Amino acid sequence: MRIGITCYPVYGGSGVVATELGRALAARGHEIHFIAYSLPFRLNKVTENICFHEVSVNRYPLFDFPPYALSLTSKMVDVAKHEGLDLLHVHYAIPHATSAVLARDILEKQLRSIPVVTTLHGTDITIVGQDASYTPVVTYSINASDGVTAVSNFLRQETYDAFDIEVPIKVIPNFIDTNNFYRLQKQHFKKAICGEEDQKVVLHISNFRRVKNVPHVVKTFHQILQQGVSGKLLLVGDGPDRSNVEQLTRDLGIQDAVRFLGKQDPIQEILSIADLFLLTSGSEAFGLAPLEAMACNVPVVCSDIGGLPELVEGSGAGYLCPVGDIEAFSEACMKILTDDALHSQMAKAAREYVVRNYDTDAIVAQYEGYYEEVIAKAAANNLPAG
Ligand code: GMT
Repeated sequence: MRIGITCYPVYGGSGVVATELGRALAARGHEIHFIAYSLPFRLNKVTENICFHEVSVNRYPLFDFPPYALSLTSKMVDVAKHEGLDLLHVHYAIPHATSAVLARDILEKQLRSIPVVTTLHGTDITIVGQDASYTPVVTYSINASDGVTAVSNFLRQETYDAFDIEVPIKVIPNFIDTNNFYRLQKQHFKKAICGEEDQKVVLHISNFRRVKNVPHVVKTFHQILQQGVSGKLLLVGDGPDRSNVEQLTRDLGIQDAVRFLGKQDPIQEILSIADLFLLTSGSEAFGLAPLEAMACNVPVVCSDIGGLPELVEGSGAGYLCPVGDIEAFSEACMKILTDDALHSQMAKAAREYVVRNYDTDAIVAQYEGYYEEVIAKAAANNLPAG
């Protein structure tokens, strides 16, 4: 198949999933065309069967707000026409689903119809999409898509609860290439962070948005230190809450035990020195970061919300705690950090669970099957009557 993929190319789970999906599909012989405003950040190697088409936005003085969604639509039309795309797959509804549906309608008038698959990732439904300024457009764009997927059962249900949706939504979870993503030997890196001391490394990775509750990560770590554990907290990523969080570490007097690494690409290397991954989000549709941690034998402690129970419950890889309950979070972390046997058991279970349930091969095959279904249905609908 010739597939156009649109995503946010900067840091963020939906961009990572879209990029890894494109890569895996290309490896299976499909031709992939990424359409975005910059090269997706994990698409950093030249790969056979993958092309990148940059969307450039005209910055005419009249435009206080350059209409990116329209430039994207025009690029989708152009690429679909000249590369002979069979399908457009967009990640994150706003504005990608809207642009794709409009592109399909333009193409239908000019040439032929091309089906649109929209994948819902999280805040496009749980936060941004529910803002009154977007709701009607998001509802329309989901209903007008030829296929819709969500990354968890939670997100599927949330979409039905929050919007007036008339189409089926298929759940296809996120995935990871377990053959290439695993714990590496990185003792020198651990020494660089912790010195010679036997310290525990607690890790958090996010975009430091309010929804991630990063101050709760710091407060939990503070309690862990107070209970006598010697350790370092590594904070990876950047975003609006970072300055507050930096100030909080100073207010609590733990700034020397906390390292802000900023935005980082070598996530696998960093995960490889972690003893525990901590995620205290107030909402999380799936939890790609804990999935990556589990693939690297890192036990997890996560909020008991959204799609996280679907990932963690039954995995034996860690604990779930009520959002905002710092006591519960620190208690769960203490159990894992102070019991070596439990830690080893959870680390092993984490990796095994991911290999069994979330490996690229199995999940990408679900996308392939779904594309075929959507293309066949669209073709049948386009047949002349009689
Ligand atoms: O909203 C974000 O924090 C980023 C967002 C994205 O689209 O980049 O992440 C969402 O999609 C990820 C990939 O499917 C999921 O793993 C995250 O759980 C989800 N984030 C939220 O729901 C907050």
